[in-house]
Amino acid sequence: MTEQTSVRVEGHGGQLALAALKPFGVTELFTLSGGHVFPLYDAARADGVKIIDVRHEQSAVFAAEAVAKLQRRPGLAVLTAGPGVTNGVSGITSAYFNGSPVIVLGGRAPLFRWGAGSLQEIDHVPLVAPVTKHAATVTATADVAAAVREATLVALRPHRGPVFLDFPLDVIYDKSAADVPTTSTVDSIEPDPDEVAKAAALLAAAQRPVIIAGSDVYAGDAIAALREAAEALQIPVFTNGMGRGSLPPGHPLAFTKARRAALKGADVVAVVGTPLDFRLNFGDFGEATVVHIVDAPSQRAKHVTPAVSPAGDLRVILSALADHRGVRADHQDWIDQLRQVEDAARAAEVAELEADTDPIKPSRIYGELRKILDPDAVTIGDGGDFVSYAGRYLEPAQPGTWLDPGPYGCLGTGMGYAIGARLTYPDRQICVLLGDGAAGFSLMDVETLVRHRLPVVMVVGNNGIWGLEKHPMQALYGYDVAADLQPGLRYDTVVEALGGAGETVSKPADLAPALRRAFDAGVPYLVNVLTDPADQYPRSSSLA
Ligand SMILES: Cc1ncc(C[n+]2csc(CCOP(=O)(O)OP(=O)(O)O)c2C)c(N)n1
Ligand SMILES: [Mg+2]
Repeated sequence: MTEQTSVRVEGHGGQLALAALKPFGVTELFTLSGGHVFPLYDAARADGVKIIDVRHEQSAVFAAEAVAKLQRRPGLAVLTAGPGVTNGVSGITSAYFNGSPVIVLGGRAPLFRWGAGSLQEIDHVPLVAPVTKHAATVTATADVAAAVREATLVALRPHRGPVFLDFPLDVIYDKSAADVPTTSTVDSIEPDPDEVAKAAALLAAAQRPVIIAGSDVYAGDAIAALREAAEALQIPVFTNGMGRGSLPPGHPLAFTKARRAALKGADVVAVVGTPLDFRLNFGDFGEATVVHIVDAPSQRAKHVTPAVSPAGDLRVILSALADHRGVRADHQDWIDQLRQVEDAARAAEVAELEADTDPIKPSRIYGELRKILDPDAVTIGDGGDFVSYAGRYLEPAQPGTWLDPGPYGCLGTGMGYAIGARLTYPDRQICVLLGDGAAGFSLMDVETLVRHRLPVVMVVGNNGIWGLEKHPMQALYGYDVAADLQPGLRYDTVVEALGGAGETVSKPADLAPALRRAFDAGVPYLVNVLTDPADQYPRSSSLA
């Protein structure tokens, strides 16, 4: 008996679209209502696909992105024609920068009178084409399922990223039939074995090697292979993005604080699954030989020429490093040297984490959170300096638990990411770290969290300013403009008004009990911490 690999689906465009997504495990869609996309809602309602309706399309796309990042499967946002789509563009762009497989299905003014001036009529495709892997209009109902399936496979194929399709109103409301495949296999890219062997030989023979592993290691399900490679070759590992926590804290090769010393002293740096961008000094590590391991040829850096850059399935490449049988240098002295730096830096931070000052230092908030957060808690950073501190002081214990906005640096991810995280993990702690400025972008979507019974904890580092802008502007000009917010604003009562709860904290001793109440609350709960506006995150230059 041959296995059935497709099903016959008859129905309107919405039914055909969702049927195509079903094999990929899409169980929910994020949206804000619009008549242009009603058939997608109709299909979701009939098929048991959860509809999470938000208060701004940007949150819908960020929520879909969180699902995509955390669950390594497509996240779906449905945006109505015109302003619905344009409001989603920052979210789509973030997903593009992050390599997240987000599927955006848009409404579109009717095809039969295109150009006559229908409500919300605009051609979205050229607007989103530069920030998607694929963007197109589906012009016939019979093509809907095939177009959605092909777009989804494009989104999932490394290097992953968002795709966009829009459906003219007459096309999506009309009916047709299609054979819809039930398979979900995604082609993988085989790396060039010679390049892999060269990378392995360089790393194994190095005296002072370092690995930096990023989000694609998690996205490519290559965490175990990373650990095997590091252990086999005895190489210290640093991480960023979703790669944070790849090696558990306490692992002899896991490092966070000694990065500067490591990159300064290294003779070979292998960057795996993350671009050689501003976060990594644009791939310039002084004298060190650079190995850039990427999940697809498109991800090879164009602004620098690494010694070798294997491209393909990261599990295959990292397993090959683990299996390397050639010359291997001993790295124990190097590991010991970095461990000393790491331990000293950690000891130096204790005073910051325990700072008993009035007003509260942001570092103290993290000192308290470190004691309260479970190892599998998901933490989400949305803000400036306050989130830089989170990156420094919170150490995710498991990979895939840290959601930052990524290299596009878009403020406003907070509530969207929180929605996606809570849906993914109904029972874990979900903690959103918000600058007070950042909070303004998405706080209205606490209403969505309340309506859909998605409790999360929000902690606002409320310094009354756009800190990451105010301090540099002062340094540059000796004055600042457009950098002040209302001091002491009660973001907690905003959340109360929206149906959640919260409190304001101004003394260090009150932090721990407030945070405990927040995690026990069972409703969206905001701890509004009044922090010191004079405090600034120490960085060499914030305009790099
Ligand atoms: C959408 C968007 N607008 C503006 C910026 C520029 N920006 C980066 S950090 C920052 C300040 C953030 O302030 P806040 O959230 O209060 O955090 P703080 O630095 O005060 O801790 C701004 C305005 C941005 N990154 N994204
Ligand atoms: Mg602020």
